[in-house]
Amino acid sequence: MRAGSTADQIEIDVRLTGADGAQMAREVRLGLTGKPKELAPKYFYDERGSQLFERITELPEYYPTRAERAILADCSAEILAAAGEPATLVELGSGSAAKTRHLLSAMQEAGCLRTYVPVDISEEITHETAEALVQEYPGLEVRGLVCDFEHDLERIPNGGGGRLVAFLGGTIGTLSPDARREFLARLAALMGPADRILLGTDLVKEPARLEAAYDDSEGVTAEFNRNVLLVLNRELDADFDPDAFEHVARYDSAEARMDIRLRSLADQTVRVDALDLTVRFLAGEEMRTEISSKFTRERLEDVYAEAGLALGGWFTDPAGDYALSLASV
Ligand code: AVJ
Repeated sequence: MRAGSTADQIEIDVRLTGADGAQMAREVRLGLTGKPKELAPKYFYDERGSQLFERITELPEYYPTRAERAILADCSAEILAAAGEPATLVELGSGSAAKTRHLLSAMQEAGCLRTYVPVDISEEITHETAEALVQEYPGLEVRGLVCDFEHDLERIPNGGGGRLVAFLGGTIGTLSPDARREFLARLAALMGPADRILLGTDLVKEPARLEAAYDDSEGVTAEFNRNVLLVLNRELDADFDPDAFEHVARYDSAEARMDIRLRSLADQTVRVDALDLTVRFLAGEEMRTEISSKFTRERLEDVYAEAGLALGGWFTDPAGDYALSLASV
């Protein structure tokens, strides 16, 4: 089939402001001058970071991706039925839409599939995904949105016929409780009575398994964590020595979350030229680079309730390691 014959099925709205560099500079300055020091996990994902994350998802210790895929493979039809057979699938952080195909296929089989709305920060991957999907699902309309969905949620199109808004991968776990509540409340404000959220969340389990999942024996997660320093070196003309920091991944049971940090192995100073900033690290000082919250069904019910949402469906893998939940306003 020629690309031209499907072009009218694809429409992609690009909302990147170009102010991203300035925002990064502001955020990193705040993070490096704060006490304790902190960096936002979104900076992990340059090309190398994305490749390292792909490798993480294949590690024997890192079960969440496999567990989520298993739930989608086994339960998509049930999820679709419980969601009221929506005409539109919105996917926040769609990427290559690898796991999404289970949902799209179930919608096609149920005869309700009309529109797919991928929402992603990468314009290139959104175009590629859109092209591939209109070939795979004849008649599918793709209304993509390229934006930082933490800011531009309000641009998600409303096609009518009910929307399923999928936020997979457990990414919600990286938000602080405040940011999470605000994000879900903003999503709730956009939802009509026929719309549903489909949220992927990792579940509370033995700390040893959690800590192994975030500190694998091959050291891929450690490389992924230290990669953020290379991103700062490149983007902000910093001179971090990644070998002068070690990877730390601890489970905080009181907060029910993994706490991921970089620990300085020595007293050292780091220069960040683009910020005209010199940062001192003490030996043993830790800088947080990510949290990854773990949930129980009860806790998630509370999280939804705080945002004006109600849990309406719960799907786990056979081992009970991971959950997909449905919620509505
Ligand atoms: C992509 C945020 C879901 O928290 O499990 C994996 C990121 N960090 N190993 C997670 C991650 C270290 C991952 N999320």
